Amino acid sequence: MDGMCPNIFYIIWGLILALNETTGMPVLTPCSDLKPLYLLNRVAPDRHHLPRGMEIAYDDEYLLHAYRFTSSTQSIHFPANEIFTKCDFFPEEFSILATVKIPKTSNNRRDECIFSLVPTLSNNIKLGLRLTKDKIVLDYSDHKTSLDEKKTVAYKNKKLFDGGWHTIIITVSGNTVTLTTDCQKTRTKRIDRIFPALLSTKDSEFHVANCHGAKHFSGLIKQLLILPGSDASKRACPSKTPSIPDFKPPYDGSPGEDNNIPGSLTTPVAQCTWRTTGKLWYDVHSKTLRVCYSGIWQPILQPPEQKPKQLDYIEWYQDLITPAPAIDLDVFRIPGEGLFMTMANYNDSRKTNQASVVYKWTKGTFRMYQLLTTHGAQSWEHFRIGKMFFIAVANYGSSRNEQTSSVIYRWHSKTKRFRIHQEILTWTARDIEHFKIDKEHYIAVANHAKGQENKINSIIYKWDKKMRKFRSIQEIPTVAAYDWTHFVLDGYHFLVVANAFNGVTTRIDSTLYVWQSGQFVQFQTFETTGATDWEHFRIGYDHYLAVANAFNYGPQNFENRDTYTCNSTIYKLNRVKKQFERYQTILTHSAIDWESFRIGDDHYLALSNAQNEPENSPSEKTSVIYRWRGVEKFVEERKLYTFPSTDWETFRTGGITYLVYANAKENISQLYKARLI
Ligand SMILES: *[C@@H]1O[C@H](CO)[C@@H](O)[C@H](O)[C@H]1NC(C)=O
Ligand SMILES: *[C@@H]1O[C@H](CO)[C@@H](O)[C@H](O)[C@H]1NC(C)=O
Ligand SMILES: *[C@@H]1O[C@H](CO)[C@@H](O)[C@H](O)[C@H]1NC(C)=O
Ligand SMILES: [Ca+2]
Ligand SMILES: [Ca+2]
Repeated sequence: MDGMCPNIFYIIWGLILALNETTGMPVLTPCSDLKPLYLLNRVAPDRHHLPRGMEIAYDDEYLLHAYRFTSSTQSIHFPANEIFTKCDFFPEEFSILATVKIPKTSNNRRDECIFSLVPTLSNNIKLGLRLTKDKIVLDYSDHKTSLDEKKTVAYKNKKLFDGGWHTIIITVSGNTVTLTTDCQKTRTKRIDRIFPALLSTKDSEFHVANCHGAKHFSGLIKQLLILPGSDASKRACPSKTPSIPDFKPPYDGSPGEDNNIPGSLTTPVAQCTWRTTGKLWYDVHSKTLRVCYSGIWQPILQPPEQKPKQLDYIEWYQDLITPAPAIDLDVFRIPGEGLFMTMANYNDSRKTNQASVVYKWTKGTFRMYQLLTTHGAQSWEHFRIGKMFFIAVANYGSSRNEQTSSVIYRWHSKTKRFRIHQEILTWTARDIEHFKIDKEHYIAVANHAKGQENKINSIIYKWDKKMRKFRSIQEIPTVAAYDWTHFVLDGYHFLVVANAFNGVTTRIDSTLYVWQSGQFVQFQTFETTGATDWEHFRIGYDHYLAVANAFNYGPQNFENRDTYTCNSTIYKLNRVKKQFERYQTILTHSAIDWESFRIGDDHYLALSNAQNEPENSPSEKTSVIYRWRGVEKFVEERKLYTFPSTDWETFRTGGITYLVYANAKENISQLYKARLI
């Protein structure tokens, strides 16, 4: 190290030598573990649960699946520190590889974004790729660039805008940028950049198909990745002196699956000729994407992990000792801050205000981070409005005879704490559900009861951008409501309520509403038995709704036998009839929550059995995980000998899937880890 100027940050490829803030001594921060960053896999790890604004499209002309984007692309992003875990700097040399289909346009003012890296709290693009009518534009900044000074380099290239598929590779190295199109044409330009061009990724986010200012990308994206190093075109493109192809004609007549996206047609191999250079095709046998080049189907880069993982077993990971029993959990990420979990804590034998816990994921475990005073907390919901991050709690209060406030807290990035933003008067609130329709934000509050009256109104609130508050816009009559669940189906917004008890019986109707001209109108009803939770999920293109039925009380069970034992029902959408129809019923014991999740290609439903002791068989202490097995439907696969549970949540961090549940009877909730094979 001797002889190097200690005052500058000095970069060696793969290593960053920076100064330790406290000692002033140089420290080595290895960045060499940076792997190719598959941006599409990052924003959409699960193709059955795509983020809002992202859809799968089938291109019949080229026989392949790709992603398409709608105007609500704001949620298609992830924090840069998820991939830049060891250092906060973008590689000095890097390449961007995108396989895209750009629609033709006559609009001279087209300005569409393919991706961008932007700081969480500002709109200044650090790095981005845009398209105008006939140019491809790279926006960038470096550490010497003042923040508003975005630099750009643009390439005019008519061929890219002919409406077909093209592979674009941009390589940044030193003071040059090279654009390679379809592995054929290469153009290099000089850029204005100071060496070393440290581009900080701290507190930044990657956005796909959107940047601030520009419109979302209106074409299709098949592949989008960033690679450290400047040799992407060498890695992705075949050699200029083709040798004998190492690759047999791939199509053997068996039905193909294109990029594992279901619903694919059989993929006949298109002819690869000089004329079709640049065409893409997915080889199901070797699971590689191939590009037609020089009359040969050549493989191009693919995600390293293609084989889907399967669940092997679930193991204990962490006990969460809580100040009071826990009814509900909500796990979320605050951009640039990390992973958090809020817990609705409530001991109903103590009538005073009680604290609910906010946990932060720290060094591989949940640590208590902040306590928030709640009043019979029932459930938490997190959401983001623009750059503001919120969590909202549904407070039951101390009695059915009194109104209580449910509270919306906002994250303050200076103090790194949640503070009260708005209080909403509610009656024994059980649930708050946030959703977004056409760029407007809403919350639905489930009001449970008012004194002896179970039939009361639950309320829909809309975010007032000027006042920065929610205001009530619609009241919907509900019957001891427990839960609201929002989902989107073919672009329509739905809201389903779990109605639990009308004072005589728990066997009553729960109602599904659809959004029409600014309000929710009834769409369908379901007979439920003490319903407490709805879960919406998709398997392929099919939509399902599962209801948790918790309590069988009323004339239908006049002997009051096994009141906790109910059939909980899973419904499936019949697209022809435009109705959800009964798909399967599952015998449950005070079911409070369904949680759907996926591991690899498998679909699971976790069920919390809050009593999980059917009367007369006290040994049964289980939560159950069901796995979907096609025509066999959901099959019970795992019994978890847990404490009684009222809520299950799953989340992934560091490539690992965790399951966490809330225990509403004791002061211990638990976190489990899924082991895969
Ligand atoms: C659940 O459904 C099954 C089959 O439909 C029925 O035989 C059983 O009686 C039901 N159990 C309860 C508790 O409703
Ligand atoms: C709930 O509060 C009561 C009264 O203070 C106490 O006796 C009980 O142990 C508490 N329960 C739990 C699980 O903390
Ligand atoms: C949790 O409950 C157990 C048993 O009821 C008790 O021994 C323990 O002190 C409680 N812990 C806390 C932190 O309240
Ligand atoms: Ca809900
Ligand atoms: Ca849940």
